[in-house]
Amino acid sequence: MTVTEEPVVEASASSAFIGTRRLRREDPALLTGEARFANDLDIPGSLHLALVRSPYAHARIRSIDTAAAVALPGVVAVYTGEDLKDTWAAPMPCAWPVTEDMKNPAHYPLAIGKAAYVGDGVAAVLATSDVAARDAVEAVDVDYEPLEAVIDLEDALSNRVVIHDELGTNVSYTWALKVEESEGAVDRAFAEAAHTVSERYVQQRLLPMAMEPRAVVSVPQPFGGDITLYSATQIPHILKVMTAITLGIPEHQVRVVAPAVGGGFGSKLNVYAEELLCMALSRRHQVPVRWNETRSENSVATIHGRGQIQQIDLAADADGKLTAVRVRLIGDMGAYLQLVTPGVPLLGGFLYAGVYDIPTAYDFECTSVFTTMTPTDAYRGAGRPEATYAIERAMDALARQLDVDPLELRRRNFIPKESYPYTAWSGLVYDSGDHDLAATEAARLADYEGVRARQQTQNVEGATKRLGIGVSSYFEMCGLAPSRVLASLNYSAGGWEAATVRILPTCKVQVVTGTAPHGQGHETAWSMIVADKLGIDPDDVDVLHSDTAISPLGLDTYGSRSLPVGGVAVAMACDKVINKAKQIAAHQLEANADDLDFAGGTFSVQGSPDKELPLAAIAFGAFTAHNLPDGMEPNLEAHVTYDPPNFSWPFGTHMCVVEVDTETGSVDVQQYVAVDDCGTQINPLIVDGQVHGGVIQGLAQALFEEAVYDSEGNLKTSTLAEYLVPAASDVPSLTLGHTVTPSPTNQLGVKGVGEAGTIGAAPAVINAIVDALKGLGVTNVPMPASPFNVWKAIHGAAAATDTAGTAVGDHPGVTARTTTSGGDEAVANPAGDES
Ligand code: MCN
Repeated sequence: MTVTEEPVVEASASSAFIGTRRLRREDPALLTGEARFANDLDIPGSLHLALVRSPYAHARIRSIDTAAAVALPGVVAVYTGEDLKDTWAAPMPCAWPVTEDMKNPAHYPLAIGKAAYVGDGVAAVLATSDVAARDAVEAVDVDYEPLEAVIDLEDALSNRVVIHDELGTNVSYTWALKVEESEGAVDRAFAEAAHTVSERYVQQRLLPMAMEPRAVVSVPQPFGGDITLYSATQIPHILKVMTAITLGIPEHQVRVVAPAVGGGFGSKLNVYAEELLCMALSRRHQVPVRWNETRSENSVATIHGRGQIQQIDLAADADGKLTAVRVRLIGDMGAYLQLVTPGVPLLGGFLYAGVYDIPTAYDFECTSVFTTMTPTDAYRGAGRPEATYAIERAMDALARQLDVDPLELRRRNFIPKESYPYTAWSGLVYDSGDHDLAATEAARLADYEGVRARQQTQNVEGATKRLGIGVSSYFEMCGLAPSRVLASLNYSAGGWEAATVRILPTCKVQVVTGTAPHGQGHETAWSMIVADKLGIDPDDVDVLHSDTAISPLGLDTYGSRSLPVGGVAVAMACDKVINKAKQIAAHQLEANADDLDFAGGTFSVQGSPDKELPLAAIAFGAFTAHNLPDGMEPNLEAHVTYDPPNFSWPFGTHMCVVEVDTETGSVDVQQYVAVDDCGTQINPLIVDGQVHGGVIQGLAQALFEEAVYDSEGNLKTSTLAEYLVPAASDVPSLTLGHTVTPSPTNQLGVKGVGEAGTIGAAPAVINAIVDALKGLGVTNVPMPASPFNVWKAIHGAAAATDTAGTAVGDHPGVTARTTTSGGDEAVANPAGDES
């Protein structure tokens, strides 16, 4: 059962629909199978694309013989990278050159000369059916010269094997964020600290597993060169610009449509080789070309997430108050830079101090390297779950060292509520927060004190079922973002969003949004915003999106930006419409516009209740244009492009209660509490759904999922038989609570929530496991905390304590010294490890 507690602080907005648990209008079509995904589109005369993919992680391509494949029935053509070299006006785009000197190898839809990961496309087959195309793939004869794979990040850093010869190094960039009150402040803080911790963690690679794999159909128009791309993408607008640039097609001739899209989690925030190939080949052959990804292809050809080694050091005074934070990261870029690959560690780079009030003594540096694995890129949270994991795990390490309760240590360090809006060490202004309230609420729902008491009796000497509770207090930096801030980070696009609100003559409303929902329920939420604004029913509001022919401007959906930027743009467009309607009402009622009130969809003259005009009458009047103020344009329609003044800063505290079986290493999650604060909630039902999905994804990283490569660079977890996406039966019931601290930076008071669950979850789970096992000397369990990894951690700790002559049951390394050093022993992937 899932408990949803009432918010402990009520939203101040009085509204008919905002804040209600309205069912999602998107769901009937999805649940009945009526929704049309890209692969459902029946486009007669289509040719099918299939890719020949490299079976080697790193290999020179000596030659490609396509003759046998071309001769097969149904095969129309086979192309190699060399054949299509002149088709591309530019290499595949990377929109985030984080430093001036960032190394970015030219990356084309088909590899030329060298394949750099298993799954890298080396040839493309076009055939009259999908089966014929895939059969022909087998007949393409590629002569490879295999080279050594590079799958270990520290090995990549050493440049022992250089992957992209032309770069002469595997290092793509080093990006630093060092902010000090005065020079040397960080070093001094560490030198003078009463306590320091130094922890090393590994963010294992993850495979995003959207329900719908990718699918593409490119349809050229018969005359004039126009082309329509249907793609399972979360960025139709960005894709339009990028495909126009890469293919050298005038942008106005490209239309991109994202039909129903079955999830993305960041993996569909990209410009993929298959999209470009379908477009290029459909233009060349003047027929529609389609491609549909298989699940195994999805594992190697769609971007991966995470992939970092994190070193985090904390300095604290005698009370455990943080005095400095130092972080060194190695980021795994994979073989190439995709759309925003290099920016992912940066997004986390601002968050390694978490929700804590630290002095201006912060030192972050990330070095990102190429490896011979699938490119990584944004995956739910993109840098922020990684940062939260590191700081929240390190806070527990510090609490162990100080021998104080982890929740108490957090309370000592929280940014006080009174300091908001809070100007952080980075210069960024955090909009609003009440961390103590969220933590208190989580502790109440989890019965924190009760669990601590039960631990005393349960975790006794010799106990094989050990109880643990883990805390994670997180901050999110989302709602990407003010364009000027993105510019300062070298991001190649802005952070604004566009919305049009159009009142039709019969007072039904069309909203055109630049966001591109793929599971988030924008149609429902936007209709609720408009309904409250205009005093109409949400069912009278149609929300159009994800087709660049109807919404020519937009920056799409990612970074939990859609509501705090796109939803706010919708609200602002409503204000503009209301303002125009007010001028018309004033004119027709022969009143001063300043004397008019607007409530419940009707304008009335203050003090003259009989003088009123409903919006419906004004809408029809604006259409007929018979009686408008002099010079006013007919119709009621407004467009807004909104560039937010700040990020949005949701926060919360998650708690996880586990019981660990020390004999088998299995972890039973007994309770999971998530208290999230995303400001005013437009639709609490959607918010809960987002938190559910997010938490389960974080929990999956903590307990189940890992992209495992062998030492030759083969992905050993490329099917759902090996890659453990948790089933419903594997995950616990969630107890959701909310606090509501409205954002002062937008009129709705909203913050994003789409990634919050993922950001809070993993450290809560791992902290709980370590907490359960701390009596056995365990200070770290790597992710995923599979039974084997937990078992190894228990036995590793036992061996270490035996060697040190300390009894199991004491706290080795904690009581004896004031500096602890811990973390994952495993590297990015335990190559060849049969676990
Ligand atoms: N919402 C709300 N009140 C709030 C905050 C949000 O009612 N205070 C609602 C919004 O109206 C919207 C939804 O919650 O309907 C999510 O809003 P927001 O936080 O703005 O996030 P986005 O819509 O921009 O979605 C992106 C985010 C990201 S980055 C990933 S990754 C993710 C996620 O959303 N991928 C998802 N949620 C997903 N959900 C599904 N089903 N599938 C994915 O691929």
